[in-house]
Amino acid sequence: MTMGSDERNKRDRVPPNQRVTTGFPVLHYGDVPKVDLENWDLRVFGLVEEEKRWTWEEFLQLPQTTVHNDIHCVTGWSKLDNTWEGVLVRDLLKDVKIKPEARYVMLHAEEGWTTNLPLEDFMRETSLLARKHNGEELTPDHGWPLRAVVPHLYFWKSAKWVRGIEFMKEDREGFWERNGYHRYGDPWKEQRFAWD
Ligand SMILES: Nc1nc2c(c(=O)[nH]1)N[C@H]1C(S)=C(S)[C@@H](COP(=O)(O)O)O[C@H]1N2
Ligand SMILES: [Mo]
Repeated sequence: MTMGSDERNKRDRVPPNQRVTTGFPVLHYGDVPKVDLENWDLRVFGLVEEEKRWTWEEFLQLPQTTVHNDIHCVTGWSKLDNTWEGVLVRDLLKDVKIKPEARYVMLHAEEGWTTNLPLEDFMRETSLLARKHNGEELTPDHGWPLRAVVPHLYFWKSAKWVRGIEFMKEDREGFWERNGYHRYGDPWKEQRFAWD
C-alpha cells in the first residue's frame, strides 16, 4: 500500500521521537488552580514604558483570532490539527511600548509557575493567548480561562492559567527550566533537557 499525500504530509509534521496522539493529555505541576473571573487580570510588566493590565471583560474586547497548529510535548506526544481561538500576542501587545533592551519574556501563571522564552519567539505571528480549543472553552485542566500557545516550541512553554507577561533584558529560568528542561526547547532539534 502506498501512503497518501495527506499521510506523508502528516508524517513530516511530527518532530523526531514524537508519537501522534488523538487524545489530549493533561500535564502540569501541582493542582488545577481555582480561578475567579471577577478578580482575574492579565498584567504586562518589566521592561515596558508603561505597565498594563486587562480585566477579563477588557480582554474579551481585544481582536479575537482563530488559528490552526500542531503541538509537541517534551514527554513524547504530538497532537496535530488543533484549532485555538484567542488573542494573538502581536495584537495584545500592539499598543505596549516594549523597551529596546528587552530580549526575553517570562510568562507567569497562577500560583507562581513560570516559563521563559526569547522575546522574538513570543512575538511570532503564530503565538497566541487562547481561550478555546477545538471550538470549546478551555477546560480547567487545560488552562481555563487563558493559556499561552507557542506551537513552535515544546508545549511546556505554553503556560496554562497565564496571568502575567514580564519583559526582561537577561534570560532567567522558569519552573521546568530550573528543573532540568532546556532553556529554549526546539522540538525539531530535540532540545528536551538542559544537557541536550
Ligand atoms: N501553569 C502551568 N502551565 C503549564 C504547565 C504547568 O505545570 N503549569 N505544564 C506545561 C507542560 S509540561 C505541558 S506539556 C503543557 C501541557 O498542557 P496540557 O495539559 O493542556 O496538555 O502545559 C504546560 N503549561
Ligand atoms: Mo510537558
